[in-house]
Amino acid sequence: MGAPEKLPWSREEFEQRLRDKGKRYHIHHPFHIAMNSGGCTREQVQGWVINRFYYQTAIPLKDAAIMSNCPMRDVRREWITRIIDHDGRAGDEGGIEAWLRLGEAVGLQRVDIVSHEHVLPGVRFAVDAYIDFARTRPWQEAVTSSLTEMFAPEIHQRRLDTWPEHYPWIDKDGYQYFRKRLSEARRDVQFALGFTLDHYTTRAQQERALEILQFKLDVLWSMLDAMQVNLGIGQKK
Ligand code: AHQ
Repeated sequence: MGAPEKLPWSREEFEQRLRDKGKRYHIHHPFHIAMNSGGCTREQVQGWVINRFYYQTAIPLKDAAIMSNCPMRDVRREWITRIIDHDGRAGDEGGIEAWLRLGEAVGLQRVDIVSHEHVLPGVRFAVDAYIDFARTRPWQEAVTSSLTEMFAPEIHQRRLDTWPEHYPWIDKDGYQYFRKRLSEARRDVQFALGFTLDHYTTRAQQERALEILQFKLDVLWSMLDAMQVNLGIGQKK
């Protein structure tokens, strides 16, 4: 007689357990804590922008991988907006262009950002792991992996609230990306959370959803570990 099948969590409890993972979100990483309290030098901010650009350019590839694996037209209709949010379209330059504006605003040359030649190995490995996850795992799992965005509006708002005071040398135009994500992330989560709560019905599936979210939290966390080691943090020169 095996152990009794564990009952699934209620929808509310399942959502709460997903949200409780927020305590492991990268807003709590020492690099972000230093950055959002003025502890970074100009070079460290520039290094973060250059390394994060590799993540930004990966998002449309990750989302296109999900699209290519997903046979459900109504899901693709939702998901395609994420690609356009980043790649842009006529009249709306999109998030990748906005991130390049952030790069110029912190004093970088576009050519140094787009080349990806300064991307740290640990950042590249983490981002590539995320793309590979989306390409090789069931599309439903890749949908769930985007749910770190439940916690993203807070970190974008935190930058908007703290950077102008701590880093007055940053051109304000650069902040457009963070502003844009406040609404886009909320819209993304609306779909991805509803889908996740509906899709994982047994307790084992629900626990798998938590594992998937933890994987993505680890992707974001390890990117900052690489930056912390290589860019240093906190010690203003
Ligand atoms: O700017 C970010 C973004 O466009 C996305 C897409 C989403 C996904 O599909 O995984 N995740 C994400 C995130 C963005 N910004 C990060 C930040 O700290 O600025 C947060 C990150 C996320 O929480 O997953």
